[in-house]
Amino acid sequence: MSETIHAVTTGAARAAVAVIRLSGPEARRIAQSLCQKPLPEPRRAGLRRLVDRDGALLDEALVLVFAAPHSFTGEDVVEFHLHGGRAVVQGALDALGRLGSRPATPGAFSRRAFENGRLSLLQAEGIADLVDADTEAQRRQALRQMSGGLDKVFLSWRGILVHALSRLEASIDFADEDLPETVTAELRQTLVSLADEFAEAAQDRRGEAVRDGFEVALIGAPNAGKSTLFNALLQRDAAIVTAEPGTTRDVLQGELTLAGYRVVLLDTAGLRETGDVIEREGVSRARQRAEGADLRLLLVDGSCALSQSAVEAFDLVRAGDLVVVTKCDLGILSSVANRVADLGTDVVPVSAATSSGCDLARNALLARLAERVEQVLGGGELPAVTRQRHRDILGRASDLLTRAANGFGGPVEFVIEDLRLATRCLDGLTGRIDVEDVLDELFSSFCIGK
Ligand SMILES: Nc1nc2c(ncn2[C@@H]2O[C@H](COP(=O)(O)OP(=O)(O)OP(=O)(O)O)[C@@H](O)[C@H]2O)c(=O)[nH]1
Ligand SMILES: [Mg+2]
Repeated sequence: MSETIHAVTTGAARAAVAVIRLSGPEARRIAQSLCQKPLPEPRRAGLRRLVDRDGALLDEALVLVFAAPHSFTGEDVVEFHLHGGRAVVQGALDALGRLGSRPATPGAFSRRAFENGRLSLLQAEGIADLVDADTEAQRRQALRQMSGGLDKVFLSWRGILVHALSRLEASIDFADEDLPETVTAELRQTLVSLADEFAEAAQDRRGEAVRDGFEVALIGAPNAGKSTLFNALLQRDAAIVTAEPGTTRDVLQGELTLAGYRVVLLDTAGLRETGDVIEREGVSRARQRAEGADLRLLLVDGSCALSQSAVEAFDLVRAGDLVVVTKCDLGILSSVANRVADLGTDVVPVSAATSSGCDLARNALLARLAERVEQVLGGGELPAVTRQRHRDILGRASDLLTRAANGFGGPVEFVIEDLRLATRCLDGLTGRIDVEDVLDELFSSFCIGK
């Protein structure tokens, strides 16, 4: 039988009200001894004086009972809404401990909810994301996942797989009659399209970009004005700016909220060949981060002729990226303007020389960036996946289905086995089968009280 556990669910900060949650088979008995009076009926709030074992008054609290299985954890749960002072809360926690309850570990309540079938693994992840959500888009995505939106997608995929599996299994039971050609072709087609759908979802990083931030890398030759723009966009003196080329070496990171999305800006080392060991490492990191980013801003100094390194940086630009021509207060050379226009991406001129020019450039660039982020993350159907874990599993399932589809013509048992493995992959995703290591990792990342 599981232990009864308790924790403050409202965080450690001082506040007007703190909520302690108590869950487990002994929750009602323990709560009753603390209240020294019958508890309110389930789902009815009641005011109670909480009294320690020696009769000392701990607080006057609102008490709420949720009877198993109709509670968050699926067990008996009692909530105490106390005055939020630290001493009050500590006094209540100590008293609960003396009555036989144990402090909850991080994520313990959600884990019980999962184990009691109150939540799928995907929903539990959604709760964790909702608690962490800072932006509107993160909130929307987490809410959809928490309320079962992703489970629906995966269950419908699973349904198709199971149906195909049952038809193939039936064909074994009637071994002397081979599946008709048309049926085989149809099943094969189903598996091929499912494999494609999985592969596409496994490539879709939009969900993660909403959760972890949409990465925008500022790249370009040394002295292009990357760090100046980085500081201007963040409106703080985050990066060192000097007239010396090669100032920035590490990748610096700053955050913005644009169009309701979390955006992570990266300032990087100027790209060039160099004998300096430290700078070389900086350049290699800059390239790496530029390639992995969701969007690149290529900065080109408009006031001087293009250097070899400036041109080499053009290779990193992909469709949809933005080119920013800097130092416009010094004039833009037509050779630079022409060469940049050839790249075929949007070009935004900026100047950071005067504060008013800087504000204008900042606003124009932010508007353009917000538009891009919205285009990439907001367009089309909502992504089916929000974590690397989901993408990994779907990638594996897609490979299995492709192998299964190619296996028609050979022994049907092999096809069946691959389909079974693919179904198991999906079950691992939603948490329908034992995935102990995933559970440990996920729930330990929750905060205490969740
Ligand atoms: N006139 C003018 N000068 C600028 C502008 N933006 C940057 N600068 C100057 O250009 C020089 C280089 O700026 P940084 O922002 O350090 O350039 P960077 O691209 O980060 O350079 P590295 O870190 O060396 O790669 C500094 O002296 C800046 O003051 C601008 O819009 N106008
Ligand atoms: Mg710099």
